[in-house]
Amino acid sequence: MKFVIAIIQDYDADRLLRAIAERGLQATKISSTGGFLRMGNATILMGLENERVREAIAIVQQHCRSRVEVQLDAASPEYVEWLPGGVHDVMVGGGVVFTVPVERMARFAGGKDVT
Ligand code: 2BA
Repeated sequence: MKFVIAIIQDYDADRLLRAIAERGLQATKISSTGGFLRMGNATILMGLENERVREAIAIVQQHCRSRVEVQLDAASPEYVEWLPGGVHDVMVGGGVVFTVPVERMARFAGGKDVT
C-alpha cells in the first residue's frame, strides 16, 4: 500500500476530489499554506493499493494543470518583506506529489478492526 500526498492549488481541489471519488478512490483534503509564498493551498492525502498509484498521480496531473506566474515585484511592500530577497516572480499551480510506503492501515468501527 502507498500514501500519496499531493500539494495543489486550492482552486483545483474540488474538481480533483470529485474525480478521485468518481474513480472509487478515497481522499482527505487538508487546508495548508505554502512555506515560501505563505499562500493557502490544499494538501490531498490518498491511501491506496500499489497498483492504483499511477492512476492517482495521473488524475492529479490531469486536474491540476494550470500554472500561473506571480509577479512578486507587483505585490504590496509589506508582503514582499516576508519573502527572501532577489526573487522577482514564481510559477504557482499544478501539483507537487510525494508517494510514500505504508506499513499498515487499519480501519476501526465499533471497537473492531474492520479493515
Ligand atoms: P510555496 O512554498 O508557497 O511555493 C510556491 C512556489 O514558489 C513554488 O511552486 C515555487 O515555484 C516557488 N518557490 C518555492 N520555494 C522557492 C525558493 N526557495 N526560491 C524561489 N522560488 C521558490 P511549487 O514548487 O509548485 O510548490 C507549490 C507548493 O508545494 C509550495 O508552496 C509548498 O507548499 C509545496 N511544496 C513544494 N515542494 C515541496 C517540498 N519539497 N516539500 C514540501 N512542500 C513542498
